[in-house]
Amino acid sequence: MKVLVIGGDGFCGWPTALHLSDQGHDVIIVDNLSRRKIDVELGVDSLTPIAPIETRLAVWKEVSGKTIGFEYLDVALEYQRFLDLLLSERPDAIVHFGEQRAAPYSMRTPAAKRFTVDNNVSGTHNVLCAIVESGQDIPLVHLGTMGVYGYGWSGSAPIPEGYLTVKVPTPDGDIDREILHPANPGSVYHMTKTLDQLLFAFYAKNDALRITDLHQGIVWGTQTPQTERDERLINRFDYDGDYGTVLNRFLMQAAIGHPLTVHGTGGQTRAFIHVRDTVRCIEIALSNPPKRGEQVSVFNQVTETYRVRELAELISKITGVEIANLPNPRKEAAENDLNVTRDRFVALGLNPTTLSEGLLSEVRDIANRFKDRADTTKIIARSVWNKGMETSPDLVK
Ligand code: NAD
Ligand code: USQ
Repeated sequence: MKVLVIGGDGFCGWPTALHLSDQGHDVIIVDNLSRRKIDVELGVDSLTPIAPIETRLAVWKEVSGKTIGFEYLDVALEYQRFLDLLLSERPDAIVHFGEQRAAPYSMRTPAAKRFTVDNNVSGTHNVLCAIVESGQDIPLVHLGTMGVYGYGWSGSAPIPEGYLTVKVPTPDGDIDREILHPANPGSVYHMTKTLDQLLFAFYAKNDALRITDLHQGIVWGTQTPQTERDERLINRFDYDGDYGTVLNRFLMQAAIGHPLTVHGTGGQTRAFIHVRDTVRCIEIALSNPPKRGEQVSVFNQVTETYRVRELAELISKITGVEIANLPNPRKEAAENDLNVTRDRFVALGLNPTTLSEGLLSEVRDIANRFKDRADTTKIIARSVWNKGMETSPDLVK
């Protein structure tokens, strides 16, 4: 199958592009390299030394004999070029990772809020509009987030895969209706994913587009069997206060002896998935698109849930690094339960990778190997959700 991977230079997109290429698919990456440019803007860099995209692709050709194409293109700003690409390449499917994905970055400044909305919502809409204008039947797989459901809205009731059956009171008695699960975003970034959901519902209904929306949890880990094949294929590892996600951050902090940066009590429960499972889930989703005229197919792409403090305690126990309870820079529930339905991927053959000491130490080894590249002044999260919220002092001088 010929697959366009939008955002294929990023943390999830790069290993996915390699995995799909390894499976024999013809892959073309579409990326505007905005993630690399944001690193420059923030004065940070991936902990792992990621090679330029041209080098990555040349090395993949060297080690696998396979060619991955690359189109330097902004899907939010270059509609006509994207449409022309669909018309010339005629892909069998599109995977869409190409959005600004950090919640803290999206709350950082008015400019970052506006960029996140413009980039994510326009980009997604351009992709949908171009598929329709191309006149081709191209299934779309989009990376959404568990955060569209919000945390704690329905107490301990299991979060369904996208849709909720509700009772609508009418004068003739209650009727059952299936609705998109109510959206309850916790950041401007998460809000863009809830807006994406409405775009998908409309285009599935109006143009019979075949759309799969993957509500993914927090991705952890770094390497996949393909990125391990050569040092120059290494995946990115974000550890800074805006882009680093909690489990990888804790593992990196443990590697350099930095106190583990738990926000508040650490009672926040979140869903997690290892990057190796991310790439398998994308492959499964590509093989199982909805039929034309069906509603958007939603999967919860998560394998397990943990409280932030449970992760900190586990890593502290293994490594001896202390835990710091810092003022929470985010506006979020201090404690929440999270019970996620995640049957669809398992039914389609996913064998979930669960957190183990072996996998944790693999990430810690990578962090150890590259710890000299760490800028400890970039670790503390400084993007606050509201004016007047506290940030924490640097813990390592
Ligand atoms: P990332 O920032 O590492 O990668 C995103 C890629 O998209 C980057 O290479 C960036 O340059 C590109 N991009 C952004 N805007 C673009 C545009 N307008 N045109 C072309 N390319 C563009 O992010 P990631 O961690 O790989 O996440 C990928 C997707 O998965 C995102 O949509 C994110 O919301 C979702 N997701 C990520 C996680 C996670 O923990 N990393 C969890 C759940 C969902
Ligand atoms: N947290 C800490 N300490 C840290 C970092 C984070 O306590 O050093 C806490 C946060 O306050 C939050 C939780 O850990 O309660 C998760 O934060 P995160 O940065 O790991 O994840 P989040 O902001 O939710 O975003 C990440 C990805 C995003 C994706 C989302 C999936 O960046 O692209 O959509 O995970 S989910 O959380 O399931 O919505």
